[in-house]
Amino acid sequence: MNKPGKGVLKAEPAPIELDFAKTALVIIDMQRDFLEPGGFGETLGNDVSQLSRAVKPVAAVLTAAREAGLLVVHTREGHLPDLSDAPPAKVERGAPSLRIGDSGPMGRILIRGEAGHDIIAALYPREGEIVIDKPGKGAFYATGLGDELKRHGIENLLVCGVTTEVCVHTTVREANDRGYRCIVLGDGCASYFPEFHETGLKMIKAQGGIFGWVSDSASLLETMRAAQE
Ligand code: C5J
Repeated sequence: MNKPGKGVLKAEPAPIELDFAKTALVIIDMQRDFLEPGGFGETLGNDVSQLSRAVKPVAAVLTAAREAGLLVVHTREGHLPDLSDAPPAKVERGAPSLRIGDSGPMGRILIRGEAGHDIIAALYPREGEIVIDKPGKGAFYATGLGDELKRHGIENLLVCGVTTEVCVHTTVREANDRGYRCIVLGDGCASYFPEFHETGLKMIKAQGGIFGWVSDSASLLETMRAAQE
């Protein structure tokens, strides 16, 4: 696929015109720690199989973005091995079976460099793609994401990943306040709680698009194809 120019993407609450030269794909936290058994998500008592539905749509969009030369950003939630960037309020919360930093079947839970912290094989970053390591739920907090996006002249973010109501939502809220147009690809997001996923998407597009727009992977692929013809 050649680099697409501009196109109008079917979205809610209204279609949006996108200049693909100023648009980045942002894939949130598609890590083994959230999607696979034995990781952070499961230690919190979640059914991690709920997240697998997002993998295929994200893979399709990632392939198209790579072919079209769009800026691709992957994020990973996790902490330094000494936990110096992990607030006690986060580490001590709740009653998980293993806490952040404890040893599990995929290495230490939610720690950078461990197997569980890595991105799943199906969506593994390629050489040259931006990988943002973030200690928080939002991808802008305590990271270089804002500088990277500015450096590349990005104005629009196509956002997908997990989980819809936590790290996707927090990142979209942060991005919206920084002036980015955020288009969330609904089928490329997932939650351990399907009802939170649905409500999370509704919250983004409510009130005339209070945080952004909601679209889907098929509509994006169609718009990208049309925009390069
Ligand atoms: C969570 C995330 N759910 N990536 N992280 O703790 O949404």
